[in-house]
Amino acid sequence: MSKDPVYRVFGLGGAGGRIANAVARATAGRLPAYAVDCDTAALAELPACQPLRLDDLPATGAGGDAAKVTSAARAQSERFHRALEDVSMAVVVAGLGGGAGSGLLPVLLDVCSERNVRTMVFLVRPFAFEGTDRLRAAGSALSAVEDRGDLRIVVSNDELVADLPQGATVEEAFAAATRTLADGVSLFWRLGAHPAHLALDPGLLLSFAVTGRGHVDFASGVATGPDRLSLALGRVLEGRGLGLSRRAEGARAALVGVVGGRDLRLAEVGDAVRNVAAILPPGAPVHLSAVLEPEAEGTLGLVVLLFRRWATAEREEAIENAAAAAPADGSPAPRHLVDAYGRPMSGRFDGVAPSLGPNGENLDDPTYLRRNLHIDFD
Ligand SMILES: Nc1nc2c(ncn2[C@@H]2O[C@H](COP(=O)(O)OP(=O)(O)OP(=O)(O)O)[C@@H](O)[C@H]2O)c(=O)[nH]1
Ligand SMILES: [Mg+2]
Repeated sequence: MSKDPVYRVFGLGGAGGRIANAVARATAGRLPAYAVDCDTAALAELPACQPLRLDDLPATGAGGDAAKVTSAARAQSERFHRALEDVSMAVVVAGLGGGAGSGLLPVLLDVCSERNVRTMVFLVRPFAFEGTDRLRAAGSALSAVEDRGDLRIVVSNDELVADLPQGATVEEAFAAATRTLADGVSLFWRLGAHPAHLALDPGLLLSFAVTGRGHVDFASGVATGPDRLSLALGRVLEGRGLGLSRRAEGARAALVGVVGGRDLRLAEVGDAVRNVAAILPPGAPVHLSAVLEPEAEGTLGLVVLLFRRWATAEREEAIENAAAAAPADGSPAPRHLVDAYGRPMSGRFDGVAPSLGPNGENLDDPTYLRRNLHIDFD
């Protein structure tokens, strides 16, 4: 019997909190979210989030002082430890360039790393109109977390609203940017929310976090109607803001996620994979995840991640290390030394026995990994 991995969203600072709140709402609370801030008024406006208020900082907000937030947060890191109990993957969201979000980021990511909690980190750069000081502060905040976190996705607010009509107000622009990112995160989560033949099994997602650790490009789109696949593909690959075909140089692998209803056609899934493969350097693997939701009938949601690093050797090394630690009498290495994907385990799952099949295979592994299936779309 294996324990299901637990996901939690952590929205840091004003922007992070608003995006986390939108994710919690879009997933009807099934992907629970914390909002972390010292700003009590900002936290009060996020009813879908569980607030995690920091002490020893002004209750009116950190006023852009990221360094002060970092040292105050380090002194109260016990709170993050508590919030991360039982969590196996944290989805962290923050707007860069202010005080709270930028200052909290390195502290939360360090605690996650200490606890062996995998992280998927969405960072938002300021709009160009916010001025050079903001952009510079955002740049420093980004450098501070360059080596932290597992999967790091950095987008700018300008990219998130590139499709907004001219003449939109500032308020509309912030709201649209929040919605675009929250929709992308929710769509991605839906890939693993239901058991399905090609679901993004949580263990598989954890394995992507090891193999593809580092900077990742991300785009998503939802469309309806007879041309829904071309519309979604157009947005994800050629969209003015986040279009991935301009970023595909040097990509090492891709994950294509398709969320549809029972009317989702095999040809649509095949075309999605083929079109993403076409923008990648030759030979780069494309992994597919596809799920059906009865309520998604008529729509097609597409999420694509491009990985810049693809360290399969690291996974193999983890398996070897586990084998080296195996008992001398030849009995198999204790299960807790390595997880289903070769990730060394910290003890979080100690004592949890794998579900074994009739031939001794580990049933916690997804079928296509167990059977070493290869889906060739060419
Ligand atoms: N998409 C989106 N971006 C936002 C929103 N609010 C702020 N931002 C962006 O995030 C950056 C950081 O702003 P906040 O998140 O408000 O700052 P903070 O982390 O709370 O830090 P303080 O300035 O100390 O309050 C801004 O420069 C904006 O670019 C929002 O509601 N949506
Ligand atoms: Mg704030």
